[in-house]
Amino acid sequence: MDAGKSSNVAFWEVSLNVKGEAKLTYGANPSTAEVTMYATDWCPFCVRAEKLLVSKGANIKKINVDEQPDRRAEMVEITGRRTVPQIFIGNRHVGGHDDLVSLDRDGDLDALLKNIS
Ligand SMILES: N[C@@H](CCC(=O)N[C@@H](CS)C(=O)NCC(=O)O)C(=O)O
Repeated sequence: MDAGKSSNVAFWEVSLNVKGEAKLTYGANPSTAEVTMYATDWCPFCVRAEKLLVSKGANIKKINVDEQPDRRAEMVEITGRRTVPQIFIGNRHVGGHDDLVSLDRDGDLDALLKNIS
């Protein structure tokens, strides 16, 4: 297998719903790129973006900007945007929820997540 590229390994993912119930999801081709998402817990666009990324097998490092105001300032400085979510795939700023959905519609998201674009 080529280091840094995707494998065809299938995986089980455990997620918790709002009631704290565990849900197992079977997926394939998990993401290899590191995803960083500046977010808040209450933002519906963040929840939707996270769901899409999780459905792709992405590993998401979430930065809660409500709890860490300095990280919010950092987000604004490096992205030039004030809204959450702001999403990075690897070092690439892909934007917010709508940008993520557009990337997926254009068929570019999977490749970005697998570091093959
Ligand atoms: N079109 C944006 C919408 C994001 C958005 O409106 N986020 C809200 C929270 S759900 C926000 O950050 N509002 C604060 C503000 O507008 O300053 C996206 O797709 O990410």
